[in-house]
Amino acid sequence: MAKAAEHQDKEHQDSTDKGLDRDCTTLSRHVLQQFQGFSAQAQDLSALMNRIALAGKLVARRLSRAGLMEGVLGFTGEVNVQGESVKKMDVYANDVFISVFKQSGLVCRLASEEMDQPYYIPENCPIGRYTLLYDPIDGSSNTDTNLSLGSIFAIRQQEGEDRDGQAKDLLAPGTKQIGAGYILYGPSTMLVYTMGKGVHSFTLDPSLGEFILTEENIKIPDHGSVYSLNEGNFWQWEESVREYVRYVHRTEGYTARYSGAMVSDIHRILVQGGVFLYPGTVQKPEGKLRLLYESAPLAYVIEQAGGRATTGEMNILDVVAEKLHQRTPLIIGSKEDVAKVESFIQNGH
Ligand code: AHM
Ligand code: MG
Repeated sequence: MAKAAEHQDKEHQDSTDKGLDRDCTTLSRHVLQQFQGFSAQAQDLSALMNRIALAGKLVARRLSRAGLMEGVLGFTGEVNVQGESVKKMDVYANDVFISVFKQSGLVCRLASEEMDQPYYIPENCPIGRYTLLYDPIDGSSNTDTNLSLGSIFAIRQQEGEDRDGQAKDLLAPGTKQIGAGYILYGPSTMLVYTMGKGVHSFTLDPSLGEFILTEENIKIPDHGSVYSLNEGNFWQWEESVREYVRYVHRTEGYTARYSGAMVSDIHRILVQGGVFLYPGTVQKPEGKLRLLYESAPLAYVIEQAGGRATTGEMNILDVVAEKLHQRTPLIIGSKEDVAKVESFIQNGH
């Protein structure tokens, strides 16, 4: 009897320890663990991720109360460098990412979808050799209807002196990314990141105000049933993409999912498999998505999880940007599903 009670006690203690361990596996601790030591770089990247997490919490907080506050939803009346109408949430989220890095000594430059030129934080530049590239709100069209949204980020090291303030060193392939990931504002807020050592997901625990580890070393299935693209653009695609979509339509085992926010669509694909596409169109021959702060960071995440990302002609991570806001066609997801799309683009079947 005493033995049984002892056993029960131990089981209870073990499960308490496990629960506590899980609650204490915060994002910043996890980043440190990735580098197995407390090197200066590990400390910097951990602090940097902590700031990105703070940005995510601020954006999530505003989104969760958007319908209750004045001046959060709707358009500003401005048009951004991409020629797209700017929403108030785009501006807020863009400013949040700048604010969290002020006085941080971490990030000298930020470049985003919402800013024509990179933004410099001069007080950080003497020591902060990192650049943050980001899309503050991915899926802006979902903002006013309380649907899923995202933020996308990539961390790069500043190379050279950047004397003319043009940030030309950013015009380099995605293989130069040190880290990348996204925040998904859904029923819960999640942060998914890679530092080149696998892909890990975290969920925001609102009672703690911390991102707590959800899953480590996520692996994308080699094949999935989901295909995700805006079929309203059918008339605008190259014939090879249309042929692929016709193939999917007449083949058993495919299902369409497209939310209007690719962070959300690609997160589903990361977990369940499948393929997301945003090919070139008549109106936008290079597609809609931007290489440096949308396609390349997501490509890094998906490749680290064992998937692939391509323009249809070459791997996204090998594409060298010619300008900051360059667009690129994107086909991303499970290995076999990406290969299937490629075979239509390259061989017509
Ligand atoms: P955004 O960052 O301006 O919101 O644009 C990116 C978004 C993606 O999340 C989404 O997949 C795509 O644009 C939707 O575009 P479309 O309405 O053309 O299908
Ligand atoms: Mg975007």
